[in-house]
This record gives sequence, C-alpha cells and structure tokens, in this order.
Amino acid sequence: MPKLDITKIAGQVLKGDMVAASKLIRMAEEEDPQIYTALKELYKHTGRAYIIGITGLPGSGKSTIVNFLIKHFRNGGRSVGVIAVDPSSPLTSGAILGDRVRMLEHSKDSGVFIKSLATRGTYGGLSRSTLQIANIMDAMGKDIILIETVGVGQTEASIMNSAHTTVLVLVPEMGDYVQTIKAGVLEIGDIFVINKTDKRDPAELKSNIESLIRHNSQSSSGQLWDQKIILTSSLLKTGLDGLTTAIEEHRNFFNSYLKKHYLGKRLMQEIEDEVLNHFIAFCRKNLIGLIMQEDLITDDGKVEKNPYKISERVIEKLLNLIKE
Ligand SMILES: Nc1nc2c(ncn2[C@@H]2O[C@H](COP(=O)(O)OP(=O)(O)O)[C@@H](O)[C@H]2O)c(=O)[nH]1
Ligand SMILES: [Mg+2]
Repeated sequence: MPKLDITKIAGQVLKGDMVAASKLIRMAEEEDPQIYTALKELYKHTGRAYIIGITGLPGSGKSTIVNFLIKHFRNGGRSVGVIAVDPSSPLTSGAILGDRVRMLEHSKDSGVFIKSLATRGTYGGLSRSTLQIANIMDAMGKDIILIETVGVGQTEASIMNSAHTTVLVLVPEMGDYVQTIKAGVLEIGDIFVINKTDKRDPAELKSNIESLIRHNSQSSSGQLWDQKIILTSSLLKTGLDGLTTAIEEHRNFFNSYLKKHYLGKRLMQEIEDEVLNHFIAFCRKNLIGLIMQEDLITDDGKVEKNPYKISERVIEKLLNLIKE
C-alpha cells in the first residue's frame, strides 16, 4: 500500500471531507501510529465540540435516547457526530442491527456522522481510539458528539472520561444491580436516567441511587454538581425534555467550573499515550537482543528452568538502557 499523505488527509478533514475523515477514523480504529501525525494537525482545531457520553447496560434504551438526542440537536440546528461502541460483533449483534435501522433515519442528513466501533484487544486501545475519533469529528466541525458505550465497567469509565457530560441509563428492574455498581462508576454519572418507567415503578431504584450518590457529588474542582436523576419513558416520550434540560445545565456547569480540569486530564491522557508509544517501541527494539544474550538453554541442552530470573535480569538491563 502506498504511504498515505497524512498531513494532506488532515487538511481535507478540516474542510469537512467525509471520505478523508473515514480514512482517519479507520486509522484510529486500527491503532495505526501514523494517526498521531494527523492528530497533531487537528488538535489546533479541536475543543469546539461538546461531548456527551451515554452509558449503561445493554437493552436499557441508550440507542433510543441517542436517537432522540440526535433529533433534538438537529432541530436546534447543530451538527452531530455519534460514536457507538459495542463489544459484540457488528455483524451478528441484534442490538447493532437495530441501531443500524435506527441510524438509517439519519443517513440522508449530512449534519449527522455515525461511526460504530467494535471492541479491540489491546489494553486501553478502545478508549484511546474513541477519544481520537471524537477529536476527528470535533475537527470536522461537529457541534455535538454523542458516545454510546455498553456496560459500566472500567473501559466504559475510561471512555466516559473523554465526555464532558456523562449520562448513565438504568431501568427500574435494575434496582438490585445498582447496589453492586462500584462507587467509581456512579461518580462518572452526571445525570442518571431511569428509563422504561412505563414498564415498572422507578421509585425503588430512584431511592437506591439517591442514597448511593449522596456521598459522591463532590466534583474534582471543588465545586458541587448536584447529580440529577431523570425519569423517562422513550416509549411514552415522557421525561425527555427533562433530560435535555439537565444536559444543558451540566454543560453550563462544565463550562464554568470543569473545563480547565478536563483539558488538563485530556492532555495528560494524550501525553501518556505518546510516552507509552515511544516506550513500547523502545522496548520492542531492544528486548529480543537482550533476551538472546541470556542462556536460555543450559550446557546439557535443556531449557533453562528459571525464566523469572532471566526476566529480572533482562528488565534490569532494559532499565539501564533507558537511563543511558
Ligand atoms: N417499554 C419501553 N421500551 C423501551 C424504552 N426505551 C427503549 N425501549 C426498547 O428497549 C429495547 C432496547 O433499546 P435500545 O435503545 O436498543 O437499548 P440499548 O441496548 O441500551 O442501546 C428496544 O426494543 C427499545 O425499543 C422505554 O422507555 N420503554
Ligand atoms: Mg445500543
């Protein structure tokens, strides 16, 4: 494959070129290190989009809410990017198929750009790719970016770190489940949506959440954001205005109190990524040479019995190389 002119592609993205954007997004998805060249060009043009994360267990109604939000923001004249992160295969998952159908509604609207992402193997890879894709959509000029993730585990928590406002979607039958969610996960929710209130009384879940978040509402900048609980039914179309109002309120709060902290955190993540990339490349370059210097096979032709000792020695040599 001929080497791509990354700088040129980045320039095209800034002009809103969808094909160029798709190319870059694919690179982010495949964790192609060349993406950093493009991102360096794009960073100067990011920071305009407002990023909203929607997370929660499968079936809680996240995609339905995302769909509602797309319409809400489009009606307000704002352009929207959507990143749907799903751990299951895009080809076999019914949920994704449903998403596809729903998203077809927007396929003729050039103000909406939707990208589905499947989970990748590498550590931290998914949250890194998601943030990079959000940056690309931001540079394209999207006003609002919606990130939908499944579940409320560590990866989701780290993806949600790149959102300005995080919405955690729950359903009333998850009353007990909420007790098992770790405090750290509850902390990421700026807004809790209890959806499907047409199916079951949400009172119990609501009071469970209230008792759990009372201790967690301190924001890192010292200001207090009162985590909101919104009751909705996407089926009956109730409570959704409350959700958009809460999002606007949190957006104002974010712009007043959280922005600097957020930008610092994001920069830290980006620097960490670059440092890690350099470090990994350095290790890969040197490790095999260092390992081959070791006696992996004993004099009588047997495999060395103590690989831990060897590892320790190799690591020490590697660290010495880094110090040099
Ligand atoms: N009864 C009821 N069903 C809903 C509601 N919201 C979503 N659903 C349905 O629940 C199913 C899962 O919704 P979806 O948005 O795909 O959930 P996701 O997996 O969290 O993205 C779909 O069949 C929706 O039509 C609601 O408020 N009430
Ligand atoms: Mg979904």
